[in-house]
Amino acid sequence: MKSTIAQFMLEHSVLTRRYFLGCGVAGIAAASSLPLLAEERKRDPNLQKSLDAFETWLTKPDDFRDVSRGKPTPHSLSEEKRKEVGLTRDTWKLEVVSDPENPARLGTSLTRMDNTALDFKGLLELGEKHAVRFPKAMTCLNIGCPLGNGIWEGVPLRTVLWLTEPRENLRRVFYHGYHNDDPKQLFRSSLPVGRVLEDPFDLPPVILCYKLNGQWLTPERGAPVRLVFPEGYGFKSIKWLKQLTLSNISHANDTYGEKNNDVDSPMKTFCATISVPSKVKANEPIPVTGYAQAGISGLKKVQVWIHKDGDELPENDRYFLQAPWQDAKILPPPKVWGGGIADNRIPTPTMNFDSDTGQPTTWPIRCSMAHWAALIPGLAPGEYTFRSRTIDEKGIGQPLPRPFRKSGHAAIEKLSIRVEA
Ligand SMILES: Nc1nc2c(c(=O)[nH]1)N[C@H]1C(S)=C(S)[C@@H](COP(=O)(O)O)O[C@H]1N2
Ligand SMILES: [Mo]
Repeated sequence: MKSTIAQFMLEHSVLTRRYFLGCGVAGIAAASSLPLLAEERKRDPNLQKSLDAFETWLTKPDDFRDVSRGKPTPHSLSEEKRKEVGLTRDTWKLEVVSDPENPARLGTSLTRMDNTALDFKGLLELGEKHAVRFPKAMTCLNIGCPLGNGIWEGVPLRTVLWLTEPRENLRRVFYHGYHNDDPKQLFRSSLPVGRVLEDPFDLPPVILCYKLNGQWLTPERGAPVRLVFPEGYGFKSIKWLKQLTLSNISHANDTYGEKNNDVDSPMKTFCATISVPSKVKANEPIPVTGYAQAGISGLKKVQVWIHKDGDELPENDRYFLQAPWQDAKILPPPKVWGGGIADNRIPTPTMNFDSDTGQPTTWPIRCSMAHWAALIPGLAPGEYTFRSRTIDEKGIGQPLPRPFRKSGHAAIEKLSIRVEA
């Protein structure tokens, strides 16, 4: 873990230093006082855990923060047991059936009993023609910071869905993973069939995923096959996938909904800080750095605002839409991608990357991460509150007022800074 965070902070500081050095004399002074590796302020323990997981831009599969239900968790089972229950590449089988309670009419279904279930070899054969790769941050709806950022590879779910020749009454696809054959442990998620069949705008397809950062999926990440839903929170990306159920049901039926979670909420655009000094000298520029998640609404800008404590705040403006925000700099793609990808080269082809140069064709990439930095002009002595927010691709400040934390983390971060004489 240590080496991972060191690696992340190293690339983060290379990127941010380059930015500050480009800011002239003030920037050069600020860069040398950058409190990056030093423990300037006690980080939120959850943020620290998440930072531990980031290795520059991509995260090594083993360094993702793990969110797994199950007693025991399926990835902790012995290799022998995993073979027995179909969780290895040579034993995996996927069933695709109609929902007995709300049937969709299918031409055929894929079942173990008829020996028509899809095996791993069959999935890879579909992959030869249909496989796609795309970057995506895995983010838990209930945790603030992403769990890791990766390049996910697999076969579009619709390619497998078509194998059943659906005819009528197919409105929703739901799916579950291995759950120790205990109905009480079932963890199910679901998608409207429209999202499976079509990809809005420039979003990738929903996939049956078997590789992460160019390597076979590991048991902890859901081996041999997990579902990956590009613009959704983690709970939609079911690990140890076992069965797809094609249904006439008209509404979400995700297990995650039972705990009052908003299961139709897409990934949010927001930012947070990594490095902010808690104390600075008067009239010295203040270097600030952080990361951002580009959610479904994209990421155009990161902005910062520093407010003197005690000064009046705009009235009736809970989300500070009227505040004098200043633009921070979204940093360019890092030179070192991290994540354990071979030869520091993004595999070809990957959506949003140029196959010849290996460089991104757009930046930041939707549903993924970026680094940012800002140099705030020096201030008079006093106590201040620092805030950061994002502007999405439509020009709307994010996070927007969201009354409900169970729709995913989207808070404007708030930190205190003391400016000393
Ligand atoms: N089968 C199964 N899939 C699952 C889960 C689970 O408990 N069981 N947890 C989900 C949740 S809540 C999240 S946030 C992500 C976490 O993915 P990761 O462990 O690969 O980081 O996996 C999802 N997929
Ligand atoms: Mo989650």
